[in-house]
Amino acid sequence: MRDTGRVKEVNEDFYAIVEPEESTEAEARGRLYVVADGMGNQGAGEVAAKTAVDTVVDVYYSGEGGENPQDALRYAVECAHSSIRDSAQKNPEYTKMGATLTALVLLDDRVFIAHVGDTRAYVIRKGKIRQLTDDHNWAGDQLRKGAITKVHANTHPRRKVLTRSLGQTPQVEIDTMVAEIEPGDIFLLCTDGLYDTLSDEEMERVLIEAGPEMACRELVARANRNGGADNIAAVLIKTVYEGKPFLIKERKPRFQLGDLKLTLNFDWRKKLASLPVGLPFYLGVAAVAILVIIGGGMLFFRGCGGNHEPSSQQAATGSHVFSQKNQPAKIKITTAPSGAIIAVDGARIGPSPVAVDLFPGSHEIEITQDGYQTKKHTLMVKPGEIQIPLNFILVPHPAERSPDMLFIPGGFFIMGREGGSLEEGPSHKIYLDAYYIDRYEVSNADYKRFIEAAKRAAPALFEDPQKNTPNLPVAGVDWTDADAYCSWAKKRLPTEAEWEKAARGAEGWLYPWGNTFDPTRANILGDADGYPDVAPVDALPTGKSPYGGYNFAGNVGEWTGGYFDPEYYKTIPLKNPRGPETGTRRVVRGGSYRTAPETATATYRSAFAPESRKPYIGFRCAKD
Ligand SMILES: [Ca+2]
Ligand SMILES: [Ca+2]
Repeated sequence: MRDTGRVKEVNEDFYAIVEPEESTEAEARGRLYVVADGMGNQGAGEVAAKTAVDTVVDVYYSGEGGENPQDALRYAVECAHSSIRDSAQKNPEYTKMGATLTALVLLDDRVFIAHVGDTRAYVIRKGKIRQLTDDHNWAGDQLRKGAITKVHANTHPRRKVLTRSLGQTPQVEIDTMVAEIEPGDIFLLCTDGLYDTLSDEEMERVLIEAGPEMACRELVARANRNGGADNIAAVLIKTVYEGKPFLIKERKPRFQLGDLKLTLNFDWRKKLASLPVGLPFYLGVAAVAILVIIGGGMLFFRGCGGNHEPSSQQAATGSHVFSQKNQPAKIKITTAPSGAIIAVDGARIGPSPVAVDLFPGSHEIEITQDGYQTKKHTLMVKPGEIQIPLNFILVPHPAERSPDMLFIPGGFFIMGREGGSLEEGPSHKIYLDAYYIDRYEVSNADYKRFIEAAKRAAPALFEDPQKNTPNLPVAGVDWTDADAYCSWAKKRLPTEAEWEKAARGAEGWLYPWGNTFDPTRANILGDADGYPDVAPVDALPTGKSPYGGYNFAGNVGEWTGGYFDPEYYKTIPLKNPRGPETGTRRVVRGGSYRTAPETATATYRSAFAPESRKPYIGFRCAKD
């Protein structure tokens, strides 16, 4: 359940609902639900909350935390803490950011909870609501000590000052608990935006008296009526007992959420984490919410306030009645290039392509993409419309080059691929700490400053009029030249893993813009891309990587810091791999203006003797 409230513009609350597919390794780890609330300046809170949710989901299912679900969950939350700290230390915009988080796992007949901060988990059992988590804030601490009364706790000016959070202190203490589930239990995870405006008694009444669907709408509507001063995120999980043994593992999940499936991908590896801010999924009502209802052999995810076909299970439990009036239309938004940030009525719904459901009426759509002019579009959805495709072609920004280095947040990505050449596999989920990488290949102008300052010899091609324009990439440099340049610039060559993550993004695309080759987005062999030879380092903005890097595919191949070993992926360390320490050849990535599409992928590995000086090999730098 997510709602932007009535005061704050940015929703810093995030949540995840993960339902692994049956018969997978992940299924043995159960179902995971997470709610987080971020803190920090200018969007940093959002980054912290998203990082927290993403990391908990990734790490919990990775198995790194061991077999015991409680240990695994605690470890996942510890990793979330480190990820936030890591990003905060490496990016000045993110200093002091933090998050509070509550994670809940349902496995067989037990519930596991890990918790830090002032988000909460509740259980409603046999008609009574009970808070399962302690609030790690001033009021919570004082109450537990018996130093103040509940009334005092609710009014004291310092009551909300956090005493524990993720990312804001060197160490973090994590609360965990395990309990038996009783059939019929309702679990509620929520941020303070909800419980600050509703008493426990109000929540209890709503959750018991209304069906889950109504309850979800009602809770957010009431919170908004009572002020709605803060964001709200909540996940409601209901277990239903229908005279059959309560065995979650034997139940077949069934999902119905129309296009939200695109976001809620049920392959756990792609995770459901971090639904976009303020999901304008049902703008016609006060609430946007996700319900998870377990029981009767089925599991449902539902947008609160949506008008869906009632399913057989819902009819059976009798808890949902849906009107067919005022049906939302599905809006499918694509952009060229893809990956633009789409906001609908002021709420971000994520990178394109993306789909949302909008109720009849007027909606403002805003499309922003780094390096392109922002577009605004007013969409009128008419009653009865079912599907509306929208495509926006973005116009590059006329402004000059943006800042030279890209920040790549810490986290997982898929390195390598199956089905490519032998040395590209096996693929692995690799964790990298946050780092920076150059937005562009190093240009002749950049390199000229270096040879003048460091009194180095010019590269072989520096006098070639085809190659020596200041804004073309430097080429004809060997590995030692590239390494020396980066050191001079107080940087270093990227590792293979860093280069690949920056090129393909966390989603593991084959090319910087997606999985399908597009001859207009990369300077490879031929002039379909407009460049028979090398192109300027800031050419082809439609071929940018998800983080905004240019010419990762094609133009000049790029030296990386590591040695080449075709077998390396068989034994690659899963965290911050730095490449083999010895070898005879160095890795060159990204293909060039002389290669075919198959060798300009983000995964393709080529290798050259370190002393090679090729007209089609240059480099870019990275730094911690
Ligand atoms: Ca070309
Ligand atoms: Ca390149």
